[in-house]
Amino acid sequence: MGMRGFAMAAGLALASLGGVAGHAAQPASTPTNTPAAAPAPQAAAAPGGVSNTAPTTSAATPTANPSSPELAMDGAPAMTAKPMIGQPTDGLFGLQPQVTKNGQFAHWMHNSILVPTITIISLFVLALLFWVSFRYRKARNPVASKTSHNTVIEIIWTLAPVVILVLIAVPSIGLLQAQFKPAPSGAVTLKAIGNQWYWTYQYPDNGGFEITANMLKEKGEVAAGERARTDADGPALLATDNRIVLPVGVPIRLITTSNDVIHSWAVPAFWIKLDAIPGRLNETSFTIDKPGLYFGQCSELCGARHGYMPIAVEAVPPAEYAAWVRAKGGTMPTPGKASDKVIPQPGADGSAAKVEEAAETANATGPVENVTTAAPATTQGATSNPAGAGNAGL
Ligand SMILES: [Cu+2]
Repeated sequence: MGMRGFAMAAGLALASLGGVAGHAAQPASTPTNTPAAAPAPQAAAAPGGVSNTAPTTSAATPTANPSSPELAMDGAPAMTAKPMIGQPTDGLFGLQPQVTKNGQFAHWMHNSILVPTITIISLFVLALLFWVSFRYRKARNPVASKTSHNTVIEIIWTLAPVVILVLIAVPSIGLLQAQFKPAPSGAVTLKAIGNQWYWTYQYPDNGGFEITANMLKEKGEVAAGERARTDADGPALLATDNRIVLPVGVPIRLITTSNDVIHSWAVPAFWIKLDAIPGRLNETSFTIDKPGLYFGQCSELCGARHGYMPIAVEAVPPAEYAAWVRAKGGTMPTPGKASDKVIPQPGADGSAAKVEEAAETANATGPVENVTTAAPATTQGATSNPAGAGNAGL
């Protein structure tokens, strides 16, 4: 890939980052915060009998003695939303406070490089326009000048934009590369699966338990007996019935895929926006710096209820994460042993599709009578996506 390819990639990266910035400024409800201890949202009843809503799997094993006072009776941290953290805020614009290294770098690049550059160029061009309109107006120049070339100024107005673009490209390409860095060994794997219109989550390194997260509806919208959103759950349209929990300071390997159409798992405070594509695994990694409650949304137009499949993540210290995993019936990987399990790519040996294919081949061969030679074992491989050629990152 030549320089032109790099420049295009950088441009695309900037465009997608712009999308994240826009996301932060979307209208949302007033950031309400009730400091009073509220029951953990997970503890309440799951909604039932509602179309487009997945049955929740909140059947957590209750623990008699939560190991931390911050944990509610079901072992889930009783965390409430804080103003301006992990959610959009009325009347503000700009990016949400970032809690990952890439996010902090991107935030710095946006505020210290991109915005000043754009501002200076815009003001400079505006000043030139005013100057030309005033200085070279008809009243002052009854006889128009016939000047048509000036080599020096032509070189300047060609080279200056090139230099500016190259200077912006340097940090931009570094950020693009960092955003797709594979997780180191010992990372905690979170698999986010998009569905029309809710998210399911799996923790393959922690016993593979599954969490289903549906949006919480407002008080006036719920059926009798159904759980409605409270301020402790988070802002309207962003609060979920089941939150997912991730450890702070530990690398997270995020894997996204989908059961139906293309979704996108996006949490602005993490600087993460990763498409969830059916039949494909996308992967990236990040490390959360600060404990807190962070909200996001599906960010790929995925159908009628695209705007109603929010993401709510509680970031907690590793010990609390371990307690939560145990409360959900999961297990922690053996200490010192890398938990970077290789998850088979679609089409690879051991993947669900391959196992199914093998079973079908066996059935097709079937029991054969009166045949002395064994039926040829057909090893019909997926030719379009050979094992090992799957792309985990891009
Ligand atoms: Cu979606």
